[in-house]
Amino acid sequence: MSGKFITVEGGEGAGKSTNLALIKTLLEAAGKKVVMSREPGGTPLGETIRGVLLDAKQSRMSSDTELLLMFAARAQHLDEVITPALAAGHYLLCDRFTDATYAYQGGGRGVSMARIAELEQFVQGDLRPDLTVLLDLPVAQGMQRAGERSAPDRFEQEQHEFFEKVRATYLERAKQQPQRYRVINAGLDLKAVQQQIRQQLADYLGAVE
Ligand code: T5A
Repeated sequence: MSGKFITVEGGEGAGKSTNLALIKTLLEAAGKKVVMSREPGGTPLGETIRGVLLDAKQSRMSSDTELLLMFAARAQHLDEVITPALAAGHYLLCDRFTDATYAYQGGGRGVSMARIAELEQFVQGDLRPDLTVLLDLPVAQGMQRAGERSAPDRFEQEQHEFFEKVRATYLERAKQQPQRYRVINAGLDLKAVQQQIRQQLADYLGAVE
C-alpha cells in the first residue's frame, strides 16, 4: 500500500486530541492528503462498540470481552477506513491503535501479550503503523488534565497502578521499536510539546521523501 499510517498514543489526558489537529495541519502543509480517525471507533459500528467499551455502567466486562471488542471494532475500521485510505495513497492519522491494546489490555489488565499478538496478526495481517507518536507524561498529571475536562469513563475509573502499568508498557514498546516510535515529553506546556512534535514530524517526513 502506498499511503502512510501514523498513530498517536499515550495515557489518559496526554493531549492526543489536542495535538492531532497540529499533526494534520503539518502533514497537509507538506502536501499530504490526510484521513483522520480514532480507536476504538472510526466507523458507525466501531463507534457503537466504543460506546459499550467506555460505558462506566459496564463494570462487569471481562478482560477477554474487552480485548475481543477492541479487535472487533478494529477489524471493521481496517475494512471500511484504514485499508482503503492507505491503498489510495493517503496519510491515515489515527488516535490510538493496537499499541493501546498492548498497553491497556496487556499491561493494564494482564492479558497475555502472545494472545494479543495472535489477534493482531489475525485481524491486521502484516499491517503495522509506519510512525507512532507517543505522548508520555506522569500518570497523575494526565489524570488531572483528563479529570478537569470530563466525567470519568470506564477506563478512567481504574486505579493509579493500572495507569502506571499502561505507561510502562508504552515506554517498553518504544524502547523495543525505536525506528517506529517518537516519544514526546507531554508533561511540558503546550508550546513546548508542539515544538517537539514539529521537529519529529519534519524529521520523519525528511526520511520518507
Ligand atoms: N483503549 C483504546 C484500550 O483500552 N485499548 C485499545 O486498544 C484502544 C484503542 C479510549 C479509551 O480506550 C482505551 C484507552 C482509553 O481509555 P480515548 O478517548 O481515546 O479513550 O482516550 P483518552 O485518553 O480518554 O483521551 P482523552 O481525550 O482523555 O485524552 P487526550 O486526547 O490524550 O487529551 P486531550 O487532548 O483531550 O487533553 C486533555 C486536557 O489536557 C489539556 C487539554 O486542553 C484538555 O483539557 N492539555 C494540556 N494542558 C496543559 N499542557 C499541555 N501540554 C496540554 N495538552 C493538553
